Amino acid sequence: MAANFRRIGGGLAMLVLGGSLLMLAGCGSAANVAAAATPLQAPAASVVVQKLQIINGAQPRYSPAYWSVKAGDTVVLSITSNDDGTAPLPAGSPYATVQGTVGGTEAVDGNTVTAIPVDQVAHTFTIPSLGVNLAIPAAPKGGTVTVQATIHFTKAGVYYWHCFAPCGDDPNGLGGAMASPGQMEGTVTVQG
Ligand SMILES: [Cu+2]
Repeated sequence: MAANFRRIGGGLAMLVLGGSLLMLAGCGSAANVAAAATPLQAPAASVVVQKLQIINGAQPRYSPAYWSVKAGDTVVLSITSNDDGTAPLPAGSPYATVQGTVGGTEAVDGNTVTAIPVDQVAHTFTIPSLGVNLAIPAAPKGGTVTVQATIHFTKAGVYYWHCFAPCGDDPNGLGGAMASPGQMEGTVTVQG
C-alpha cells in the first residue's frame, strides 16, 4: 500500500479549522506587530471537515469517492444522502454498528447513535483495514439525512473504503453501483 502513496496537491474540499489565527501575524501594521510579539502557541493538530454526498441517480454513488487527508488529522466526516431507499442488512450484521470513530458513535441529523436498525440501512461507509464503519440510514422521501462522525487518521497509506449494504441493482444487490469503482467503493489517501 505504502508504495502506491502519492502526494496529491490541492483540489480537495477540505476546511482547515485549526491554526488560521497564526496567519494574522506579519502583515506589517502596528497592531499586527504587537500581535506577533505575543508568544505563539504550538499549532494544534488539524481538524478538517470532509464532506461526502450520496447521490441517488440511476445508481447511488458517493461523491467524492477518492479523497485525501494528512496523517494525524482529526477528520469530521459529514455524509449527506438523498437516497430514500433501504438496502437492509442481515440480522446481526456488524455493518449496522458504528465502529472506529471517536466515541464509537455517529450523529444522524444531530442525534448520537451507536448503530442503525438493520432494516433502515441504505449504505455504509466502511474502511475495513482501519476498522471504520458508519451506517447510513435511508433519507426521508424527498429529503436528506446527514451522518457525521469523527475519525483520527494516524498512519499514512491508501485505504480502500466500500459500502457493505446491498444497494446495487442485481437480485443480490451486489451489481451495478456495488460493482462499479467510484460509486460504492473508492479510496482514502492518508498523506504522511
Ligand atoms: Cu451503498
